[in-house]
Amino acid sequence: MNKVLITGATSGIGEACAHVFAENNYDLIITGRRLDRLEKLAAEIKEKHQVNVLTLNFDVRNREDVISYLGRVPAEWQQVDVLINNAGLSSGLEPFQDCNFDDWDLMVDTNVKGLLYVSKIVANWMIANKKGHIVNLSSIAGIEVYPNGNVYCASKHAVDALNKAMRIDLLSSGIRVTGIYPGSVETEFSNVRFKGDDTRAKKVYEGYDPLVAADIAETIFWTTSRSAHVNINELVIMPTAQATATNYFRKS
Ligand code: NDP
Ligand code: 8X3
Repeated sequence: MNKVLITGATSGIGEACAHVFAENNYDLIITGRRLDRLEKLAAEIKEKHQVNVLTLNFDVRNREDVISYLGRVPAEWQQVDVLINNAGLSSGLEPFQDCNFDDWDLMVDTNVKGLLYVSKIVANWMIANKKGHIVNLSSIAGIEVYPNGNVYCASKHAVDALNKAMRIDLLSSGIRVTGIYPGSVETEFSNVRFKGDDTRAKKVYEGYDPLVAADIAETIFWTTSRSAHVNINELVIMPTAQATATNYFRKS
């Protein structure tokens, strides 16, 4: 049975990936900080798809916890075929000079350092297994920089650099590395960015059809289900009504 490890599976793209990979008979390792959601998702998926699910309730920012939780993963579960580095967030959308340090720490610690901690451990499992595919969630914000996006954009540019770096350094191990660069996807992303201001979050998706989490999950699954000699290096995926990070066609 194939196995996938998905970070940040308690909502949005990560949760949709859990469903898509389970539908395709993968056993799942799912992670996230919200234990109630993690357990609910695991129960739903086990019942619906009869696959095995391992839940790991840690914060990717906490290096000791990452080492300890992943260090205790049983040997048979370490045979992961796919790692989806999805856990990530944006906090605030303010001009550089007005941002607060806590938001910056949160984004860099989660989107960059958390991804690094998980990836190093799982890449070594994959090297030992002589197989594997790492999928890194960057963003259109990892290609472009937009007003007030400053550190979120920097963190996703870092993911872009790490995606390329992993591909180079893991080349001789035969591990595939794919970067996914979505535009606007309607998830809890904007609620988190605007710190629970649902009205402001909703406005982000008004007047056009944004992507939904399942669009990204299906695309990720597609990249991982190509023939073994094919690697999708980078894939940019946008709503039809979005041309660039800032250029939307809104009907109203
Ligand atoms: P959501 O807010 O819906 O999901 C984010 C997930 O990340 C949650 O499961 C959350 O779980 C997890 N997470 C956040 N911080 C941590 C942490 N410190 N430790 C462990 N898990 C964490 O947003 P999306 O699904 O939209 O975002 C998923 C990824 O896609 C992110 O990397 C985001 O930057 C990227 N992306 C999103 C786009 C969009 O428009 N939505 C576009 C481009 C990229 P929990 O809170 O339970 O820990
Ligand atoms: C999330 C999409 O355009 O808000 O990465 O940066 S965007």
